[in-house]
Amino acid sequence: MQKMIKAMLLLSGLTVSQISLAASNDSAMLQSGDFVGYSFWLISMALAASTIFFLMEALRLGGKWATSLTVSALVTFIAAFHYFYMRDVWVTTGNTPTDFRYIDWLLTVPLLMIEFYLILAAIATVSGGIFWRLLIGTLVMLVPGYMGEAGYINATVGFVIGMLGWAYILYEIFAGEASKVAAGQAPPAVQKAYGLMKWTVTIGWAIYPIGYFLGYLAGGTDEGTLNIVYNLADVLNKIAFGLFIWYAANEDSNAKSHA
Ligand SMILES: *C/C=C(C)/C=C/C=C(C)/C=C/C1=C(C)CCCC1(C)C
Repeated sequence: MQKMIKAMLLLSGLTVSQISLAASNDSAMLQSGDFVGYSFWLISMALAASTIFFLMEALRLGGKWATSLTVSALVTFIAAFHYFYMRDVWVTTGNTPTDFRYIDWLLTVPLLMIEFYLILAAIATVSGGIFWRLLIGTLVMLVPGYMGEAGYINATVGFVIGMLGWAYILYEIFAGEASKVAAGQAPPAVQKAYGLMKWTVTIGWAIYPIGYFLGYLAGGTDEGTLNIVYNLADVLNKIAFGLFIWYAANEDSNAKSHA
């Protein structure tokens, strides 16, 4: 595990230097006053920095928390990469990079779901069913959403099926097996993190279907505003979400070392 984390750190260091090289070549494309472009820029940098932070902390805390923190780093790493591409799409064409967003979601959302399983697995014995149910919920939410948004199926049908997938995820984390393990066996810091993560999936995630609804079902919305809102949502749903896990890892490790 230690070796793997170190290799990832090296890789993300290389990526950041690559990205900054690319950035110095095309920085002319970012027009002054393009606030949507700025938000793409800020978020991609924040995601890259978070990746380094989560990896360093995975090394420092190690043990059973290393996996959760490494997964947090994977989420921000994958998203940082996509954000650099999305920023380019936006500044060069002024279009919304929908395909990139969905490819990013297809990878990062299942990883975020796995975190519920991992933080519980760090403190209790949990069944793999939690993992699979959350994974299936994710696919039911995202695949029809994409198909509706890209025009392969009716936009309303895609939306409705996607909402059912999300509802299923919420059921699992609020009332299903995962919630019972969290309430019954988790130490206070893990319970707090679980609660924050659960509400992030409720409130933070609501932003994406609202955007879909306004954009495709309610007759269109301003693309610039929509992108800024999505970009800010990702700060909460990817970076803050990782920090909640980091909080639990840190508190739990401190409690153990003082005991
Ligand atoms: C880091 C990215 C995240 C957390 C993305 C989350 C995306 C969603 C919660 C999308 C949800 C959707 C529905 C609930 C209905 C159908 C349309 C979607 C795919 C936008």
